[in-house]
Order: sequence, then C-alpha cells, then structure tokens
Amino acid sequence: MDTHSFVPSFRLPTSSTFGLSGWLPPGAVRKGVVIGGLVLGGGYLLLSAPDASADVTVPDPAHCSVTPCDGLGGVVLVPDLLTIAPAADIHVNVRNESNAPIMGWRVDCVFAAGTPCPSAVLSGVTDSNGDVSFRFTGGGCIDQTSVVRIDVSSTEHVYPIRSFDVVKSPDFDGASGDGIVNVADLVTFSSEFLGTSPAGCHDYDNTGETDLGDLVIFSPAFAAAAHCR
Ligand SMILES: [Ca+2]
Ligand SMILES: [Ca+2]
Repeated sequence: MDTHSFVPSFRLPTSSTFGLSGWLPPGAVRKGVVIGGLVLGGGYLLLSAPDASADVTVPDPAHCSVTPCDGLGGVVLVPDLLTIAPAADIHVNVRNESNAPIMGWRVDCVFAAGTPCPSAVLSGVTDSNGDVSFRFTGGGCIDQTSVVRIDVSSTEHVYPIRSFDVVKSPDFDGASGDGIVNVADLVTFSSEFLGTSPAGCHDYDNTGETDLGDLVIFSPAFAAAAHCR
C-alpha cells in the first residue's frame, strides 16, 4: 500500500491537544490513520496514512459483477421451480477501485417496474468476499430505461453499481406475465423460436434471436410449470 509521511513543522508540546483532520488529506481520518512513527528526537511527530486516492472504500462498478445479468445483457425473471433456475440465481460481487472486496454492505435490487414473485429475494448483505446472492423469481417483459438498478449502500451513501434496461421471462404470453409458465407462454415462445414472429421478449440473452440459448431457459420452466409461490 502506498503511504505518505507527514512531518508537521511544529514541536509537540507536552499533553497538547490538536485536530488531526486539519492537515491530513481529506478522508484519511475516516479510513483510519496509521501511526507509523511517534515522537522523534526533536519532538516531531511522524504519521503514515493510506494513500487518499487508492484506498477510498466505495464500490467501483468496473470491479463489481452481477452474474448472470452482465452476460445476458439484462435481467431474467423465472417463476419458482423446485430448484432455482440458473438465470434467476443472481450473484453480486462488490469491490472497490483497488479490486478489494467490500464486506458487510447492503445491496438492493430495485425494480422500477415488473412483477417479481413474493418469493423473490431482492436485498442482502455482502460477505467477507464481497458476495451476496438473490432470487429473481417472477415474470413479465419490460423494456424501460434503468428498469432494474443494483444499489450498494453504506450507512451514509447509496452507490448504484448497475442499471439494466430489459426484464424478460419464460412467463410471458404476449401480453403479460401472470405468474405461471404454461401453454400460453409456450405459444409465444414457439412463435419467436420458429421465426414466425421477431425475436423479442423470449430472447432472454438478448442476442437478437430466440434460439437454443433461450430454449434452455424456457424448457425447464415450462416442463415444471414454474409458478409463483
Ligand atoms: Ca404465463
Ligand atoms: Ca437469444
């Protein structure tokens, strides 16, 4: 870790009191000042503090990940299965600009629109690796700017780390998601899959085609008649 040394140009009077924050870099006191040396021969005080630019503990979106949404290019809601569908099994990893995990911070998945199931888990707290998991159970199809936002919160600030513009689901019958994957949804999916209608709400991975990559998400949900619980 880079450190800076500060040698104040005053002698330290016996039992003096003074404010450190007046001459340390902004934020250094919050991050914890490391006293690397104490009173030197002439009564000078030597302090070492973490580098102010490299050690600020705020989430850095470039070092954070939201799996599998980052790879899919959006959010996929899947109604409840006996085991959670991989597309709805969300893992968020929160890191700072030094690529160090941020532990013990709250993460909220904020839906501006959409119909998550009651079983959906949309909030959690990062563990020692900066990881936290969610269950995106639900249905519907929405294309709206920043329809889902991932917020990371300290006690003082909220830091948005991701924003997604599309929500898709096997539970979509052409009009809405009604909380269950059934024949009405199969008809709509098949229409896109066979090319009789353009790829859209059932192109879950946003490749521009409703194809095998989407079939592997739709099939288990349909076979199990996935539904909100
Ligand atoms: Ca449905
Ligand atoms: Ca696709």
